[in-house]
Amino acid sequence: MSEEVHYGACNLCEAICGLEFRVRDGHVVSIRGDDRDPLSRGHICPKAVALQDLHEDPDRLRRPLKRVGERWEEVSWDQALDEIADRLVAIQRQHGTNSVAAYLGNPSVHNWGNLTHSAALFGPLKTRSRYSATSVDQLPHQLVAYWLYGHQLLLPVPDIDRSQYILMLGANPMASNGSLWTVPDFRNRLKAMQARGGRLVLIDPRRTETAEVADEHHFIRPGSDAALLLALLNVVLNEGLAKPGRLADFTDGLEQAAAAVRDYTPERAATVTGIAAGDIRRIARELAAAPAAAVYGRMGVSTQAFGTLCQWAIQLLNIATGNLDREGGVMLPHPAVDLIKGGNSKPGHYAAWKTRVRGLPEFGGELPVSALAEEILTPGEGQVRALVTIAGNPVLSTPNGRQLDEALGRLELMVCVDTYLNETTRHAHFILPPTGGLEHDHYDLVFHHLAVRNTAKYSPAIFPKPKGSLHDWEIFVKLGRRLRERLDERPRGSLLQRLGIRLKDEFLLRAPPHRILDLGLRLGPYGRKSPQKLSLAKLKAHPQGIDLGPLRPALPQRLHGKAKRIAAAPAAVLADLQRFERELLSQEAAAPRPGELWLIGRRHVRSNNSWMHNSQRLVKGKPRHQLFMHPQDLAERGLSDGQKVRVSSRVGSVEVEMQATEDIMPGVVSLPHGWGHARPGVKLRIAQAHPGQSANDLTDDQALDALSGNAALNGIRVKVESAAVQAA
Ligand SMILES: Nc1nc2c(c(=O)[nH]1)N[C@H]1C(S)=C(S)[C@@H](COP(=O)(O)OP(=O)(O)OC[C@H]3O[C@@H](n4cnc5c(=O)[nH]c(N)nc54)[C@H](O)[C@@H]3O)O[C@H]1N2
Ligand SMILES: Nc1nc2c(c(=O)[nH]1)N[C@H]1C(S)=C(S)[C@@H](COP(=O)(O)OP(=O)(O)OC[C@H]3O[C@@H](n4cnc5c(=O)[nH]c(N)nc54)[C@H](O)[C@@H]3O)O[C@H]1N2
Ligand code: SF4
Ligand SMILES: [Mo]
Repeated sequence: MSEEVHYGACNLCEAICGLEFRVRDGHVVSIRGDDRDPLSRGHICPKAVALQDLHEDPDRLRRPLKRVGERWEEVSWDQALDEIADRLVAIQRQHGTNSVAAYLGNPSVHNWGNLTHSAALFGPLKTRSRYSATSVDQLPHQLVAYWLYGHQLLLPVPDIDRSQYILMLGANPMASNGSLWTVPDFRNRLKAMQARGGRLVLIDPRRTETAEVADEHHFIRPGSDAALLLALLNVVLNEGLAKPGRLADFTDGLEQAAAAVRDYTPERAATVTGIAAGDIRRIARELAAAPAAAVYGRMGVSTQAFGTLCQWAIQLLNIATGNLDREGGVMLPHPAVDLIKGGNSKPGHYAAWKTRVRGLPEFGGELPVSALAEEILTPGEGQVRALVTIAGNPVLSTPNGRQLDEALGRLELMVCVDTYLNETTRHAHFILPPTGGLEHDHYDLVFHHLAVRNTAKYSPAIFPKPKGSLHDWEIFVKLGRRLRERLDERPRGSLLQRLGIRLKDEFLLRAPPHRILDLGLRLGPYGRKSPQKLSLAKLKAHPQGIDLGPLRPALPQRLHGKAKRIAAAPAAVLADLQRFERELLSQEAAAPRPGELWLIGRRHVRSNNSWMHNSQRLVKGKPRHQLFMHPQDLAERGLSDGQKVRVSSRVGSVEVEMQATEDIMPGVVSLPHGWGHARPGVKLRIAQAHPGQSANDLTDDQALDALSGNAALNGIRVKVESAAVQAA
């Protein structure tokens, strides 16, 4: 048999690397980086080849499963979907619409049918009990974008290819390959910047893989970045360094912001962060003096108690130094399918309703997932009785996972659209497995909004859809239709309808994603009215991708709303400064608590959140789930390298092997999330041989960025002691 060559993009992480697949006799024989991909230029990481492992994994589910007592039974799609629809409608009729909750996990953003067609399910479901991985991740970014620029997806990215200075906080692109920043081949882009004389300054409590390639690295006490960032902003705004340039013409509130941060001196920041005041002043001056500079902060500064303040200060630093919308500063991409201009995404809304038990605010129609367990466990009107999860594993990925684990066991109905029987889906009454990543086509609707270069690429399916299987989007359409039949309703709210195209409703929901893509391309900025004339046919004719050029200035036109102005000093952010002073800057807050350590997370290039540990080639070799701890902290506790320790927090404890390393700040320990596969009923044979412990058995559902409701996963106070002593 001859060998076929296919091109496509990897959909495992935000780098969307171009790949070349060679296929023989229906089997993948090789997966390589595609040198001709205009964005990734041949870059690849070890996870790409694991796409083959996922595809061939005997543990991957292929038929709907129904739990009958203690057993799983394979059932037909019709039976599963009919029974699910009956029960969802019955529960909503008896207990109210919001008694059915939904949780959407991270791969929803990496699988485009989930974006184009989730309305088919959520239209009829109507529930306000919606949760997602956003609130354990980037919620503060979206909230700040909404407040400052009018739209939650207006997220400027460092224009690294032309930058001269990047101040980076709480991000590790050497392992993560970038986030809210589609920057494949980060290493070589950075090298090029350094060759131009540019500098990368990194702030992270761990000397990470990115610290190794940075020009300067500072440890910081976990959770204290707001103090550093506000001090930097203070120096820039109040020591005559600000030069917003043309941004001043359409920015309101810079004086107000300057007044609000006037008391936050580098000296005060030094006492809480551990970074010397002199360094803070110098960094502020370098940032202001650089011809083109970017401040960028990610997971480490979003998932902490002042995540929104951090993200606000980052935007303000970029504005005050005139680097927003400047080549080499931070810029807004112009994607070929424009979700912002096309009106296919909502700008956002905040605190329009709140969670029942704790009163946490919604954002953009979603509630903070830290509240999910208590909404299931607390009786009363509006109690969550049923849950639909889509591409999520919240037992391992959300704080106080053990509590959620317990709560899920009490649901009247749980339905999981997922490819695996894992720590979360083991609680399901029905598991609905969609096709795998190589069995459906793909286009990155979201990540082109965050990419360092404007490009477009369509990835056809590598393998045909297996008989008797459904794509994610088809599951939504079929289940949604059954719900509507039972509720006697017409469909509403599809993406196409919002495009303003008048066609028959039923047709709209059934149109496959590629039809929607074709329309989006033709109506988009490089569509039929432009010289590029992009369409699906044109992308298919260029399977390795189309280059649409470097980032270009976009402001003020791209700001959302009629006024086209930046609101630099949102009242809610300024009001949060009181909490900041009380809980971070005060002497009591800064005082060390004897015996306690700060827990942070970490990522590894061979691991992807919770769901790729079932690939032998990714998990082989030395274990990667140990607790990192500084030798000084070991010595103080009489511990020795490699021994098993017990780590305890307010919510729980785990026993895990510890690894001594000087690459972590004294007083800080690091445990990666996504492990903890040794739970009964899980069917992940390889992962279970390397189970590890879940960091989220230690993180706290009560630890939040109170303003956004985002989980504070970093900076959790823990105790570490010898596991042997405990057991004795
Ligand atoms: N302590 C701590 N916790 C964290 C983090 C941290 O840094 N520290 N990081 C947080 C972040 S940034 C994130 S994004 C979350 C992730 O949190 P989640 O999204 O809840 O978890 P994932 O591990 O991504 O789980 C993805 C699930 O989707 C399934 N899946 C994979 N592909 C598909 C598909 O195409 N369709 C369907 N239907 N299912 C699919 C997998 O089998 C798996 O069950 O974790 C968060 N949790
Ligand atoms: N290989 C791999 N790649 C991934 C993923 C994966 O699981 N594996 N997950 C993907 C997802 S869902 C996301 S959201 C992105 C995340 O992308 P990144 O944010 O780049 O990834 P992290 O490794 O979580 O980086 C967070 C860094 O913050 C540091 N940190 C922790 N606490 C603090 C603090 O208080 N202050 C400061 N300044 N730093 C702190 C940590 O030490 C860590 O180095 O990665 C994506 N890419
Ligand atoms: S960095 Fe790795 S996982 Fe991410 S898109 Fe590229 S090949 Fe895939
Ligand atoms: Mo994430």
